[in-house]
Amino acid sequence: MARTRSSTSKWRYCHPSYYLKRPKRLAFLLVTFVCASLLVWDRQTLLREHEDELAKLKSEVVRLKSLVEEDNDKTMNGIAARVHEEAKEEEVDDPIDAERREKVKEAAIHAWNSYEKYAWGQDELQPQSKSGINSFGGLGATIVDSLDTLYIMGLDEQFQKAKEWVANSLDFNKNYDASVFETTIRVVGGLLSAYDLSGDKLFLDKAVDIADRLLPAWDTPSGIPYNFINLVDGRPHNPSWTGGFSILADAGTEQLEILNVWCTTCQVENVITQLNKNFPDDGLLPIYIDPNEGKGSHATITFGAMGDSFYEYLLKVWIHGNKTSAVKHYREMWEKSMKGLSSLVRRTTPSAFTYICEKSGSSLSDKMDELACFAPGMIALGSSGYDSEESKKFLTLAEELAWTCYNFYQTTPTKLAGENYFFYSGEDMSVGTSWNILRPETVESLFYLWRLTGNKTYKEWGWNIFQAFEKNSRVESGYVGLKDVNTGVKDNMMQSFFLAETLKYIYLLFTPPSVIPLDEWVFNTEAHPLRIVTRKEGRDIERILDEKRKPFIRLRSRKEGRSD
Ligand code: DMJ
Repeated sequence: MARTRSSTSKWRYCHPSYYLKRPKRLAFLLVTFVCASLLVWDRQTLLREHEDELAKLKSEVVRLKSLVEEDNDKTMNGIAARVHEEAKEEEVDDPIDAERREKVKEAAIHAWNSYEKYAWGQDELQPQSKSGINSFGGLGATIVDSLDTLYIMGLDEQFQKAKEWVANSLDFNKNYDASVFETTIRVVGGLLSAYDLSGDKLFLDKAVDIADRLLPAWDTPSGIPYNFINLVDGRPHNPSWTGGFSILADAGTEQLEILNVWCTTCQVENVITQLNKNFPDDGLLPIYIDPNEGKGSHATITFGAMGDSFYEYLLKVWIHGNKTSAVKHYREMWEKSMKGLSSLVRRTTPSAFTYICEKSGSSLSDKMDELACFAPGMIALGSSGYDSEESKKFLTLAEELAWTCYNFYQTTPTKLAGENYFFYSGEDMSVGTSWNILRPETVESLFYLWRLTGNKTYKEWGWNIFQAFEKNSRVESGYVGLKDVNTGVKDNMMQSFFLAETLKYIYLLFTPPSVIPLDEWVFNTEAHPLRIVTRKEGRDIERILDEKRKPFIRLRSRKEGRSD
């Protein structure tokens, strides 16, 4: 009974008569209902407004994203896009070239991804042990050395990530005795090239920072720099194994880069003035120079290790200064050196391969480093500065030497070149030191010869060398050198110049010549393209460089011409 009474009393609230009898409660209920409805309506309106707002924001994000992408396309893929535009206008972009370019790009992505995965921020990747190594003091050499390659290949994402690393993590304050030469050509050169290509001042600022740390190396009695310097305390020295001497290539291969950064007293130019004082008629200097007296020792003369890029920069500083009278002494010195080089040229038997000997005192040795295979490219590049007869003679020499260098590759079982070669009578060429560390010199020369002669054979040779790298050097985690080009036994190092130079030159073999045209750009010895600037006599170099530091100068195609 009690249960029946209680349920009846609950249901009475639902009966209208209950409220009709109690008007205050009815009023209260009505007011509560109206308030609740208003509250719900208000929340729903707010929600709708938020949804509208969100939809607007979403579409704004989409719009901004596409703007950013468009912008990136313009800046990052400017060159890649131009490859196609130019091809349409000037020459047909051969489908085989396009396919090969993609294959080289894929190789670069594989090298880069492996470095990113196993050695990010360290100088170089050791692919077999899947680890990194700081061969240059921990300056992220592979990142800095690769910036322009990524840019030229249109690898946008990779370039942005590298740039962020440069902005946030590249720290030069390292208590480390750095090689002035290696740091200049890889780090200063890499940053300057990234600046010249992208116009992003971040790269120039970083280049100035590291160049400032290197400058005390030039404070020697003769102006010939010491080869090593501590990046924190600025104390320079030469290694004991050189007997206190400075190495010729190390002392004479900073002008292109340092002149682009900073030149208060032009120490880097004084080196050349000093060497020019006693420059021999044949323009050949021994590989060791006394930093006190500024004179050569009695060491070997070579276009290979420790001599090579000194000769290269005599030509390239002249080109970089736009061949004006302010830089003509560089060209004069280079021409003397080419006389000297010609005096070292011999031919093998039985096949008459042309090679460049080394010289000690008055005796020649029949040995040539693969490093000296940059010479065919350099000679071809400089040949146009001679009268037509000389020009032809030098171009022919360049082509003959390139054939020899190509055969350094073709004559081994792996089709990769050894580090140096000996030429014994009746035996043509024999590998001496048999390693291959992914060096670029031969493909560099093939690149110049293709650009300067238009002969497609050089592209084929470059492609064959690329395939040999793919076959022997590609591993799951990057690219390695070979301990022995006869057996194919692999080493454990992906040198930073593989991405900086070797792959870049091979890639450029398959792009139209309007990509980094040689009348607007000059490559430093680490393959970093720097813009040519006209140098005028008596003009303060600081001012010239200030002009160059003006915001981004867009890359122009060859037919747009030069502005300076
Ligand atoms: C690079 O660092 C430069 O090309 C340098 O001039 C010589 N050696 C290596 C590549 O072999």
